[in-house]
Amino acid sequence: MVFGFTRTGKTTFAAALWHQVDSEEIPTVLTKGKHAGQFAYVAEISEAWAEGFEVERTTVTQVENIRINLLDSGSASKVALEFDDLSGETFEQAFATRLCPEKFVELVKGARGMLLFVSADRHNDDAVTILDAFDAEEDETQAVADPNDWDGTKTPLQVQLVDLLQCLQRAPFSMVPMRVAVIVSAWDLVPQDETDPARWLEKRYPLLSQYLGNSEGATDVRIYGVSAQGGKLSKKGNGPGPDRERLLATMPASKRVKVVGPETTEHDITRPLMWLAGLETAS
Ligand SMILES: Nc1nc2c(ncn2[C@@H]2O[C@H](COP(=O)(O)OP(=O)(O)O)[C@@H](O)[C@H]2O)c(=O)[nH]1
Ligand SMILES: [Mg+2]
Repeated sequence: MVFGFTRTGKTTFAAALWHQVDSEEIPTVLTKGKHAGQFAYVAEISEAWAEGFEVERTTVTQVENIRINLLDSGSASKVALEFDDLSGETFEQAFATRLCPEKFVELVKGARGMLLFVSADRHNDDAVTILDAFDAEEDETQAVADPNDWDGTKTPLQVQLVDLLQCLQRAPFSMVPMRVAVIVSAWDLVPQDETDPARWLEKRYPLLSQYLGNSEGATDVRIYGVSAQGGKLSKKGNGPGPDRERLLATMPASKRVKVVGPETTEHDITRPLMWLAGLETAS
């Protein structure tokens, strides 16, 4: 199952994954499996991806299921990557309202591994620290806040994530303990001297990082840095994005993808999924 807040690169990952396994431009450890029924949405986003545009963002009213079936030809094992491409708002609201769609409960119950997305392009947890809170407390001139005036959206992102992950272990979800592959998306945006996604997560999401290391819900954790888009693009109709020309010159398109982390090769986006499914053979 895929888990992550809005704008953490989930849809772009799906688009790049579909392009790689559908086009077979480069060898991938997992290949395209059998697809029946609806996959027009995935085909559409992957086409936009190939043309060098940002994928269209899911709107609140539109719920698209994404299911990508993959095959490990060595063991003939099947892997399905599945998510409700719910607008991330649904998750963000769930933190405050404690409500989520019933379909999501089913998705969690059926899951055997989690692909957890955070983005290197989000900085919303950087602004306020506990030290700022102490300073504000000492500043007597500040009006005392009404404790009922709570705004969930101002909660640090990693606190929300850890809370939601904890919820998954209780009824009605009862998630089985599983492997978690953290995808740090937009990895092209981290400074050149950052080379280790695990260290990046420790520094930027220390609470999440510690939680994953100690949670009974996670049997094993790996951290990957993935640049699924390869750079900055813009939506179709909004003119070419800053990196479009460079990315279109990268041929074949599958090579725009960069993946770093344990047991990865340069471009193969299916590598983290192989590990998640328990199909990686010791090397
Ligand atoms: N620079 C860069 N931006 C990315 C990458 N992947 C996604 N993004 C951007 O991150 C934003 C959110 O991506 P999206 O896939 O729609 O996230 P979702 O809401 O989790 O499905 C978009 O503006 C994308 O262009 C990447 O590999 N590199
Ligand atoms: Mg999306």
